[in-house]
Amino acid sequence: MSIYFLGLDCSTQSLTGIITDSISIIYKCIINFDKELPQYNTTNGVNILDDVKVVHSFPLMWVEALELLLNKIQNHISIENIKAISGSGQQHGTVYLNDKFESALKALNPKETIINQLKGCFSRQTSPIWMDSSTFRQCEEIRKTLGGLKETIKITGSNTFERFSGPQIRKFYQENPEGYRQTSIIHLVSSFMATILLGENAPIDHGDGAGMNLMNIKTKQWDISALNATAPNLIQKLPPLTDSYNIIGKISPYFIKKYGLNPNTLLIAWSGDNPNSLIGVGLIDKGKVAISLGTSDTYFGYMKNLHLDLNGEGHVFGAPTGDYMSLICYKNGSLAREKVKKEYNLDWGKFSEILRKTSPGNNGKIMLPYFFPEIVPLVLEPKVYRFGFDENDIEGNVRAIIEAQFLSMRLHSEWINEQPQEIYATGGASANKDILQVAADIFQTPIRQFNTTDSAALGAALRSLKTYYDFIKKGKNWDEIVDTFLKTQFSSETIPNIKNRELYNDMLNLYKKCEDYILRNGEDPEPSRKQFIEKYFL
Ligand code: ADP
Ligand code: XUL
Repeated sequence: MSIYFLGLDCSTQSLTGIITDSISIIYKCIINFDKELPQYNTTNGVNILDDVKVVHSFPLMWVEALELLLNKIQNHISIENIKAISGSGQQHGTVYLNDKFESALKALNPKETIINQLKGCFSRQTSPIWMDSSTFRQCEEIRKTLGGLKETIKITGSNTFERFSGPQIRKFYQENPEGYRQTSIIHLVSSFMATILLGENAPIDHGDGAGMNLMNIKTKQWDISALNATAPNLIQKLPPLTDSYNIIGKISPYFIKKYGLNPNTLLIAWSGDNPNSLIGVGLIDKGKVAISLGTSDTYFGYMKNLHLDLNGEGHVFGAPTGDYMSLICYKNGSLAREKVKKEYNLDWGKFSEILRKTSPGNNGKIMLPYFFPEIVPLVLEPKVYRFGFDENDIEGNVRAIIEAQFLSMRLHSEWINEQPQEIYATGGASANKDILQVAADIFQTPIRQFNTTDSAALGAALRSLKTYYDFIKKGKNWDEIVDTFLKTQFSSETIPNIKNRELYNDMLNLYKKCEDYILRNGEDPEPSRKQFIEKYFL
């Protein structure tokens, strides 16, 4: 009899499930929120309000997607052979539940849908998610109470960020104190989905907990000073913290009766999508980093010993192995690329064709691509800045956005201080070889791309496999698991063109000057841009 492991990924735009046996992926399915749950009226899985800084989504939509997904799985494999389940959630998003929640969850009737039975259990109907940047004031307040930038980073592993859960919770408390008072428990997307499967409140793991500005990054406990700086009585409203590899219980009776899951199916703590991706691309050791080109673009790496970015742009989260990981995150990732694609009526094929035929360095055309508010560097009012071209130049814009994204990534990841030999790429846009070529040239590093772009779901499946084998005392180590799974995937490598090394080193300095000019009152970059054009294009 085969035994299976299920990894779920509740991301911004979809819920993905990957099922593995002990050596390979055997089934994958996806529920796309916009397409398959149109009643929630989301665009790219979210609801952007009139104020573009306010971005929410629907916890009941994620739950409904879970039921649809389990239906598909049940029709494709022997679901009772699933031994363990873990999952991944888009990070930072918060779910607010009232005092009816726990009892309603325990009493779920498999003859009805979950959403019908949980409708009255939310003290806030929608969830602010990672794309929300409406908490500038709360970030300032919390940072000040904690003793300033450096102290905040030393305590929580990151500066206060608009999308982080603590500032979001503070905003809810300030704007709706009654709603806050009626909140019995606040979950992250990851712990909320784990809770649904478990039938009782699940803990938050150290990976996702570190994205809240509430967990002490050294002790991995809730930090009382951070909690007090955020909102009153918060400790009573948070689930406990746990290691990512812990078993949190067994699947609840609802899923056994309704979908035929085995009563012994173990549930492993859920984590954030980035910590899961760390495993899903096999970053279990020093010296390697990954870029994830999903809805957000992220750059992250495994970290053995705690090393903080005291300038405040990067983050340190817990890694699923029990160590740490570094991360920087961009909001202008896939959705910004899609805006350009749509603006000029292109498909990905034509978009790629333009990347292939335009020259590295883009004849000195430089874009600062803040189509949406940006996280790194912090830009709250969206605006696209163009140097040396305008919006009518289709080819210029296509090349400029891709070069800008990776120049910015190279510039702002310098604090990680890890000169990678190879970069792993994952996420939807990593399927695009021409985008990866620009990235390889800018980083001057080979980029390896795997057949499975869903590294978060795969990482979750592998985490459940690892904990299961530890549990039955047939421990497999991470090297063995990662080797087995990543070797079975076709993976291709994009090699940097060495001829572009000097050009992109120069362009990086030029890009920095443009950023300094617009965001920090720096000197006019025009003379440097002219020199760059003379050196490479005249
Ligand atoms: P998330 O997990 O954050 O929901 P995904 O990793 O599934 O997102 O990535 C989805 C994104 O991938 C889409 O928004 C789309 O823009 C992008 N994408 C898919 N195919 C391509 C392609 N060939 N070239 C560039 N981008 C692509
Ligand atoms: C990471 C971040 C995003 C979300 C959504 O800090 O905000 O990557 O996890 O993918």
